[in-house]
Amino acid sequence: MSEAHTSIARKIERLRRQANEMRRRNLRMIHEAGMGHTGGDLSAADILTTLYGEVLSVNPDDPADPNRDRFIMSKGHCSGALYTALAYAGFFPLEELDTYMQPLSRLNGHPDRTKAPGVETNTGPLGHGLPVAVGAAIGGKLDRAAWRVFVLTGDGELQEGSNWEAAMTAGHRSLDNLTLIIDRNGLQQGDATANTNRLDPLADKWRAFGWAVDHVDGHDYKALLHIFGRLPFEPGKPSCIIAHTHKGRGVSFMEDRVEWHHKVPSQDELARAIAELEAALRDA
Ligand SMILES: Cc1ncc(C[n+]2csc(CCOP(=O)(O)OP(=O)(O)O)c2C)c(N)n1
Ligand SMILES: [Mg+2]
Repeated sequence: MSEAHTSIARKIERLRRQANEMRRRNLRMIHEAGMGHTGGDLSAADILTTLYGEVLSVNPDDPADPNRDRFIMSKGHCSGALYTALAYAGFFPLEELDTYMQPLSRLNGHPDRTKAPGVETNTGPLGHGLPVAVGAAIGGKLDRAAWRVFVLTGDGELQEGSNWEAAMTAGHRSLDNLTLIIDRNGLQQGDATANTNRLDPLADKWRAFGWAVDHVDGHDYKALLHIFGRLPFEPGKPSCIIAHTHKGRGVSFMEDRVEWHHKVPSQDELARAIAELEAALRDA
């Protein structure tokens, strides 16, 4: 095997181990808090691990570094996944994750940039992250800055009209410093997106708004590293990555199950989930 192959294999193995550990912590946090968004946290875990581990240029010692890449977690209900990624990236101690949603914690149910280091924008109400990201990307262009803007939305979230106003502006303004990642798990709260408000043909919609679009398996680290390495897909166009994912990924009895949107694991379910994740780490 060539040196380049060995180093990619090492990166992938590190990401896989870290994402597995993050999933276990995330589930414990939700269990302890008695609240959280289990399914969506687990669907975004591999994307976030890859972004914070290998893609984003951010500095945990200086979260406000003006040259940082901006990452906006538009699906802010999945704060558990964001906080675990930030803690593993060094923005605050791992032990602080145990305070998730406790009184006086910095780690609120919806991320607050005035509290948790590394949170770029307050989110939680769906449909706000992309408009803010477009504003940031316009700012970056005006400054001729090298930093980039990334935003992660849910797929159900795309039913918010504000996304499409932002999409139009991003295309019109040729914001090739902007990347949207859609966590395309096919489920929202209470039902499948297809039964609620059909999104397909999703890629064609973004293309029609002037974006360059590609697809990725949102749980395949090699594919994720490759697609993030190709940004921007086309000079002069914002990039849209449709990441095909599974809600509840990593725990068999949570995967693709709509009720796990915000179901909290019982003691027994937590133990079974942790055992499965530990086994996956051993067996691979
Ligand atoms: C404006 C707004 N309406 C409703 C909600 C309540 N809510 C929280 S998560 C969610 C479903 C989101 O589904 P999706 O975007 O597909 O996220 P994921 O599947 O990744 O969890 C809803 C309706 C909200 N947070 N904001
Ligand atoms: Mg969804």
